[in-house]
Amino acid sequence: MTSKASKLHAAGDAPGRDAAPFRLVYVPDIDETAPRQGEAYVLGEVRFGSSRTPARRPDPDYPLVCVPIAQLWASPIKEYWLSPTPVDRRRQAGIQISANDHVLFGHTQFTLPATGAELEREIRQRYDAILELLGAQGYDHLMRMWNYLPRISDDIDGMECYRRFCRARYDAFETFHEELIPNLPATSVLGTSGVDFQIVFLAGRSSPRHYENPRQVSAYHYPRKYGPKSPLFARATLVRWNREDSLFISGTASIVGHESQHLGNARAQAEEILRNIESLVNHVAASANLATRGLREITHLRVYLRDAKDLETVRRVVQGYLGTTIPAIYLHAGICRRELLVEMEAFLGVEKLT
Ligand code: 3EB
Repeated sequence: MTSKASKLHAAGDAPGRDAAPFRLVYVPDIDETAPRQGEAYVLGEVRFGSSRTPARRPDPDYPLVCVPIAQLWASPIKEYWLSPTPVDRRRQAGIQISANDHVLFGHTQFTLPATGAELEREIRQRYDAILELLGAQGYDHLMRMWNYLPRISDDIDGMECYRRFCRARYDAFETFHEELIPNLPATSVLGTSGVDFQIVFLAGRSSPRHYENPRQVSAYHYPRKYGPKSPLFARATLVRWNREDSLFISGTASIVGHESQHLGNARAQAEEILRNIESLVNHVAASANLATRGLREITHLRVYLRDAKDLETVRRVVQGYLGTTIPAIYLHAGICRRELLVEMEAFLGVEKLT
């Protein structure tokens, strides 16, 4: 046992409930050394732009996710989920996992099958495997999920890929959980230019709290016109540690109620999204008595654009609301509804006032 670990135990704290047991950092893509400095261990690394795993990898168990979604901004960034304590890495049931005592980072992928029925069967199987693995390992609580879909808006055998995804996910969650809604985590679903379906997730041993947005109909209550089975996700997930709160904001679009707003207008969509996120953060802050001052507290932002030409317009809106120094990754991605041009997701690491 390291001296640091003994100190934690000696202090009588629940280990790791002090500061968060993970930290998200954005690192310039050219920097190969940053996360290996100091005392951090890598739970997971996410790179955007190519599905190709680098040929030279230090360790085959290294949890590297390569997402074929291009970055639009001049200085590409990669994302690290870091652990203050050593991580246990393993591959199990087709899922690559990486965990410390409190949180588990996981990744699984498969090549898009030829038919719609096979696609749904495969998604269902992967979700079943994830839920089963988390239960068996004691990381029972999903905190955040990302789903990367090839051909997200294409019809596959007469039904949109995203709608098939929603149906398969619904069936998996419904079978696994007696009560659905309290178990749905913050989530994003984006379209890629690749051929692999990828699922990335973070789960924890302790129970998070999930929130809905007062400006939006809960996705699990969307009317039938959006697909045969509802999308199952929460608008936000809050995980509380002793000195810090972690707030995950789901992929958020220009949707008020359940209707898409500002068709064809990327600037107005971006503004609507930031109003949505602001309302959500304020709602969580009021419900959970958080020490956050709202939008300006966002520490990490991902901005997804359907059309690369909207970059400057949307970037100006983002900087107007969040300031010019906001750490943001701009990505060229497919978005669930065909009429939506922009989507954003956020992470807030909020230090508690003492
Ligand atoms: C929306 O609000 C936009 O199906 O898991 C955003 C985040 C969206 C997550 C999901 C869908 C999902 O309906 C789309």
